[in-house]
Amino acid sequence: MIKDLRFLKVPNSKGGESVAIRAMTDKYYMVSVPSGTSKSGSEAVDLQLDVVENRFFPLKDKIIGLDENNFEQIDGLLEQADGTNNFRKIGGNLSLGISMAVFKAAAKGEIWRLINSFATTFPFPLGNVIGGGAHGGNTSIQEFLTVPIKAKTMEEAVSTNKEIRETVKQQMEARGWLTGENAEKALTTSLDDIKTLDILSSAAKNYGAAVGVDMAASQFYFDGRYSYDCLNKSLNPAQQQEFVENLVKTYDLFYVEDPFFEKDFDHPAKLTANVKKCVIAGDDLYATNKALIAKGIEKKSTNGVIIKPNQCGTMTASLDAAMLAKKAGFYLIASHRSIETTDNWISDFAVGIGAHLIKTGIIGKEREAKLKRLVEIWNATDKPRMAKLF
Ligand code: 2PG
Ligand code: MG
Repeated sequence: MIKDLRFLKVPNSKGGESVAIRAMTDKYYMVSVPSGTSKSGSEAVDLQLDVVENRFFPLKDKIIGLDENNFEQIDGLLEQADGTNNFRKIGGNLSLGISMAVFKAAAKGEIWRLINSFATTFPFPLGNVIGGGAHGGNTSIQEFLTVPIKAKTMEEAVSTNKEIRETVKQQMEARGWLTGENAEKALTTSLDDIKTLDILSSAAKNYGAAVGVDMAASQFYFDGRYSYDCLNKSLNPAQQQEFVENLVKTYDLFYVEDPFFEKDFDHPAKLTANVKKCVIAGDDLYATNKALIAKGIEKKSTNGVIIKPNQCGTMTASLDAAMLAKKAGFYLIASHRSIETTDNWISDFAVGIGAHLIKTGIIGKEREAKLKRLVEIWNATDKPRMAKLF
């Protein structure tokens, strides 16, 4: 039984504060909630902390005394209390905080086991080595990622991404191309999008790793065109499709996220049909929303989906979204947000749903906490193995 529920605030990676919720059953279970910088228009709405605090108290009275094992019923109660389709009344950050704290209490701290106690496959970590776009940096593309596809263990996968980042950092520093770090501690550079891909792909090759990108293309789509400022390029959707297809071929890209504006389900479908051995993932496109994922399945818009529980506001909705996509044969990618805390539930979530990939960044205490948890779960699992990709 839930004996107490507390609202707290914890520091986040942006120097601000994020929502934390502590549920008490046999003991205390605390979680905290991240938020995004480059958000989809279809996400659950985050509210300011003082507003969230006010919305919390009436909910607390309704939830204390309930059985944490009925977490689906409690998620239903949150949806009902909110009454909108995007948690704009009670806040998606408050809703997910309560939902996740209750789930963690039901799981007695081992979230992945409650989702699937037989889970044995582990997601490859997508390492955000160089960044730009809304996260800060010169390029239009938001994230230049590596996937250590040859790694045989979680520990090896984590250290490969770290080594690649260090190598690229040294190379760029030596040539005067390094300008700093952004919100996710990805490196920033004076290079343009193409030269950035050149340097990353040659470094990744030396480690047997593949390369991917999160284009977050909604962020540089204006009046029907994709503008790449440092490449002096402005592309219409058909030209964007051709451009991305060429990138996939030239750099043997393994992963492309959000290559088009988030309302466009048709150009991604053409791209998905034309590429081979490449995960085309929808993040802003789907916003962890079941109806949007169903539309993407029907239109064959992508072959992968990003699942971010804070985009939909409850654990039940996150699991439903993941299972719908899994049934359709989509690759599942669990993901952190750019504004993170040191909580690590996303790692449990990723293992529990059988995600193929996970985005958690490479360095910084908020990112490393999640990678450490993946290794911890690996070590607690009987016959663990890395996910099967292509
Ligand atoms: C993304 C995320 C995480 P944000 O676009 O995939 O890297 O960024 O949290 O800013 O939406
Ligand atoms: Mg994204």
